[in-house]
Amino acid sequence: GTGVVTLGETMALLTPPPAPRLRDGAAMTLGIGGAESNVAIALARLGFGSTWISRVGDDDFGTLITRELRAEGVTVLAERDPAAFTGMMVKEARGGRTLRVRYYRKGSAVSRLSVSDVERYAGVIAAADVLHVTGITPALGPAPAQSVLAAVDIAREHGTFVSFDVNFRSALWAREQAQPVLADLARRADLTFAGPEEAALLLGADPFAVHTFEDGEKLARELAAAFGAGIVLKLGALGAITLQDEDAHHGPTTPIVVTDPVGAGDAFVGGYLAALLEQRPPLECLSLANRIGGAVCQAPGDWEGLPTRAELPALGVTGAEVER
Ligand code: KDG
Repeated sequence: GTGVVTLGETMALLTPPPAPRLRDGAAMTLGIGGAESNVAIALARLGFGSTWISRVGDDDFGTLITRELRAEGVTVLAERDPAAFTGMMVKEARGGRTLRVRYYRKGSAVSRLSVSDVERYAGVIAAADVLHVTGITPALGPAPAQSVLAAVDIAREHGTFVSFDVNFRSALWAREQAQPVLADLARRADLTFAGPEEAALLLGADPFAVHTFEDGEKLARELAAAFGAGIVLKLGALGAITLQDEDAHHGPTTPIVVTDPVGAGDAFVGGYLAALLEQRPPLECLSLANRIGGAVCQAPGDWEGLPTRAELPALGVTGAEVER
């Protein structure tokens, strides 16, 4: 196959310096960010084929996004939509840590992503090893929701492995609205990535804290019973659990100092899929996922801290202080 193909929205990303309040004004840094393209960059940096299907507005932000992704070695299949703008996201940081992310994306170009955009690239999805989708895209509107399902259907029809990161965003839709849509995607996917709160949402249960691998394994087994196929439960500082063919694998993390946790989940997925493409056993998938997720937390930006293949051996051997 040709590696990983993904689809979703990438936004212009404005990052201020740590400042008390944006209302007082600040010089912002302009970059880009999007859950799916973060995964695409992760894989491209590790040397895998990586393709991103999307739309951008016919504006400078759209150009910035396509140029940046192409520079990272991602194949960009994105229409420029003359009738819409490119979405934007603003991070608010205080004391050096990201506290809040605000979206300016309603009505953006990707809210008009259509089934025909996806069907145009059916051959690309069919030829890929993995299709990766997230629960963000269906929250962007009915058309993107249908587009994700269309992509998943094409993948399943052609034996392309379907990876799904729940990525519930409460700023975009309500739990009740999201639950059936995300559960449906989990049912269709070959591998579902979720955190404990997302797991509870999928199951329609009250969130409960996961403090041990035993709790986590119980939750992962509930997910597998409800949705079948593979489950990766992400437990933050504890590590992660993969449940595959009845067997549970626990992948612990090494402690790190967190600078900016946004993008860590995408980096985790990127690392996991990279190891999966190399047909590594589940524990090695978890270990690479945890190391790359950790690397992104230690650098500012959503994806800038992603390692290249050459940088991999040096990852996670800093002996940093415990703090997370
Ligand atoms: O996972 C990181 C993402 O949250 C960020 O890059 C932007 O896609 C994004 C989103 O919708 O939150």
